[in-house]
Amino acid sequence: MKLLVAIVHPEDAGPLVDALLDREFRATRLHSSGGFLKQSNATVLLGVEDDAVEEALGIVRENCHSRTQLVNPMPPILEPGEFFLPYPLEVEVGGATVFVLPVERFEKL
Ligand code: 2BA
Repeated sequence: MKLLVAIVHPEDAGPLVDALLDREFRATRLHSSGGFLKQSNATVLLGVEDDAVEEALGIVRENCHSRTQLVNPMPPILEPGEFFLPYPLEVEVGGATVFVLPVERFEKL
């Protein structure tokens, strides 16, 4: 068995979980936020049999889309007389960041 940890855009998480449940996967959705952008994202946990990992990844691929987001850079420390014109930078986020971990033991108690 494997544990898939998928970090996705919050708008993709609902359709992703619905699509997984339609195909008889079990999923847990957690609210999370990105370390870099500090914006909300969603983390979906999936316990999956080894032979179903590729099918689960396919569903993640179909339902999670990359987006560009704007970030405001931190202003530098300025010397007197200097000035800084902030302009937003574009960052590409997602579709999904997925970790596939081996599960040593799975119990439902
Ligand atoms: P964030 O950390 O908020 O990162 C959002 C996007 O900002 C990233 O998209 C990437 O394009 C960019 N980015 C992140 N760190 C950067 C840096 N040090 N310099 C320049 N650009 C940077 P994704 O790579 O698609 O990641 C989306 C979200 O997935 C991340 O949100 C984070 O929550 C998670 N993630 C990605 N890689 C991870 C990793 N190795 N470990 C844990 N979480 C990860």
